[in-house]
Order: sequence, then structure tokens, then C-alpha cells
Amino acid sequence: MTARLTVVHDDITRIKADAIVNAANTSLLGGGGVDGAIHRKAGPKLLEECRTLGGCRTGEAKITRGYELPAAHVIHTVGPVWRGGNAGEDGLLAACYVNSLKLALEHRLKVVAFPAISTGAYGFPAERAAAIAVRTVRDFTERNQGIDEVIFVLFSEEDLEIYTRAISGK
Ligand code: AR6
Repeated sequence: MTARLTVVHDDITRIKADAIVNAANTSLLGGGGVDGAIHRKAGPKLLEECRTLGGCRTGEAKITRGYELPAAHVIHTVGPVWRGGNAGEDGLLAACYVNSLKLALEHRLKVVAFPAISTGAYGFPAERAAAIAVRTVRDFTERNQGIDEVIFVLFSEEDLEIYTRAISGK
């Protein structure tokens, strides 16, 4: 059975998944946006665990526990900074989704929630990011069994519409 792909308009720190994905930076030591929200809700133990990880390269992913979050785990990935589109941004963004899902599979996690990685502070155009996210997640879950549901959690109405369109192919 292939995974279900769903979209919700919500704050990812409220999602009770096996893992939520954090759009982090290479330090893994917190920041603004969704990263800040996740660290605030998870509490100081998350930062303590992150300090042991030695950072994370762009496109790669690392996993921690979820602490005070409703989600059991946090998968921290680092999206590319948008530099106009010719600096390998598309491939790096796809790698964030693939490497996050690989970690989920390794830990036998069934339900994974993603924010719109790189589309905030890092400036990646939302429609292009949505197309990459949906295509990459669909390809990965068709080729690899074990994940039941991938939830795209969008913080704005506009992003919700963009992802809904990307999923329905319209
Ligand atoms: N739940 C779901 N989505 C959210 C939430 C939330 N609570 N808060 C923001 N978003 P961003 P990036 C959306 O900037 O572009 C941080 O400082 C937001 O509206 O969080 O990958 C890191 O430490 C946008 O659609 O991540 C890095 O330095 C999306 O999440 C840098 O920002 C991503 O926006 C990473 O930038």
C-alpha cells in the first residue's frame, strides 16, 4: 500500500505524528519561523539533544525525540537558501524530503508531517517548492513501503491552496 498524502492548515507543533520535520539551519541550534516554534514547544531538552548532533549539512537530516511536543520525534533537515534557482536548490530541497523519509523508515515511523521547507526565511518560491515536495514524497513512498501517511502542514491559506493544487495535479 502506498502512503496517503494529505494537507492541513495548522501549526505543525500541534500535530500528533510519529515525527514532525523541522526546517532548521546547519547549526541545529534553533532559529526563527517553524524552527523557533518547535524548540519553544518541545522545551530545553530538545536543544540539549541537538547540541550533541554536530550540526547538519544542507539537504541532510537528523532525528531527535519530540520531548514536550505531541509528536514522538523531530526530524531536523536543512533546506537550501534560494539563490535564484541555478545553485542546485531544487535538488537540495528534494534531498531534504528524501533524507527525512529515509530516517523515518529506519526508525519505523508511520506518520510524518512536513512544513513547507525553505519557503519562509530561505526564500524558495512556494509553488516550485510545493511541486518538488509532492513529487519527491510521492516517488519515495511508491518505491519504499512502510510509511502510511505524509501530512503537509501549511501555515497560511495561500500555501494550503498551493499544496492542495500540487497534490491534485491541477
Ligand atoms: N507550523 C507550520 N509551518 C510554519 C510554522 C508552524 N508553527 N511557522 C512557520 N511556518 P521558515 P525556512 C512556515 O522560515 O524558509 C529558521 O530561522 C512558514 O510560513 O520557518 O526553511 C531556521 O533556523 C513557511 O511557509 O523556514 C533557519 O535559519 C515555512 O514554515 C531558517 O529559518 C518555512 O519557513 C529556515 O528557513
